Amino acid sequence: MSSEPVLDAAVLLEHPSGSTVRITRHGAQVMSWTDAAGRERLYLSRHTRSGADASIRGGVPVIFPQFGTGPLPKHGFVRTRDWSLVAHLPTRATFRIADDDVSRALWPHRWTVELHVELSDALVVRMHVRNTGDAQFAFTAALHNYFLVDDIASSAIRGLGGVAYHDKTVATIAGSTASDASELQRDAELVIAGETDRVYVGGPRSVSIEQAIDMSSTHVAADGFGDWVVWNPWRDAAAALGDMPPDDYRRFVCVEAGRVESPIVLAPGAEWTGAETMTVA
Ligand code: TA6
Repeated sequence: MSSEPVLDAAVLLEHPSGSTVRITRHGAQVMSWTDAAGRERLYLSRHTRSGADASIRGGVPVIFPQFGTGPLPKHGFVRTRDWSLVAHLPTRATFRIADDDVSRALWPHRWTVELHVELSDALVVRMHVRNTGDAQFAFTAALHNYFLVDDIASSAIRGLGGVAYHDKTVATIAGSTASDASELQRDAELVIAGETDRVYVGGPRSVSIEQAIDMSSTHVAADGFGDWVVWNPWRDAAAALGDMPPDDYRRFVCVEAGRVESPIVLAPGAEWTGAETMTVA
C-alpha cells in the first residue's frame, strides 16, 4: 500500500485557466483533475494499491473489454496494464495499448485502445477501440469516474429520474442475477444514503453531481456509451475493499459512462468511440 500513489510519475496537463490533469501510464488512468479555482474534482484513495498488477482506487479507471464480473478479470485487463504515451502536448495527451501474448491468453482477439485526454474549459476523455484482427469480437466498457464530494449526504445525482436500472446490491443479497432486479428511479435526484450499485440502462446524455465541491456541481456528458453506472460501497463494503480509508465512502460517488447492457460488436477493421466531457458549474 502507498500513501502517496503514483502521482509523481504522472503526465501533467495544464490549461491557461489554471485547471490541471494528471494521468498515469498505469491503466492510462486520470488520477487528478483540478478546476480553474484549484479545487480537486476527482477522488483518489490515499491507500490505493500501486505496482505492476494493481488497479488504482480513484480517478478515471478505463474498463475494457469486460465491465464487472465474467469470464475475464473483473473490469477487464487494461486498467492494470501500463499503456504507451504516444502524444503529449500542454493540454492533451494520448495513450495506447494493444493486444499481446498476455491479453490473448485471456481473450483471443486483436485490438488497440487509445485514450485521448484533453483539457479545455472541460476535461474530455475519449476512448477509441479498434478491431485490428480478422474476426469480430464483442466487448463492454466504461469510464469508471470517481467524483470527489465534500459530503455524500449533501450532494445529489441529477439526471437519472425516470430511467430504469438494475440494482446489483439486490442481486448480491438475494443471490439472483442483476437482470432480475429491474427498477425505475422515480425521483429526479438520487441522494446516496447506503450501499448503491446500479446500472441504468440507457438514459440521458448528461448527469450531474450537485453540490459536489464547495457547493459547485460536476457535470458529465457522455457520447457513444449509452448506459450509466452509479456506485458507492457505503461503510461495510468500503471497509472490505482494503484500499480505502474507512470513512472515505462519504467523499466520493462513482458516476460512470458505460456500455454494460448490450455489448458492442466490432467487425474486423471497425472502430468504436466512447467519450465523456466533464465540466464544473
Ligand atoms: O462500477 C461499479 C462496480 O462494478 C461495483 O460493483 C464495484 O465492484 C466497483 O465497480 C468497484 O470494483 P473494483 O473491482 O474496482 O473494486
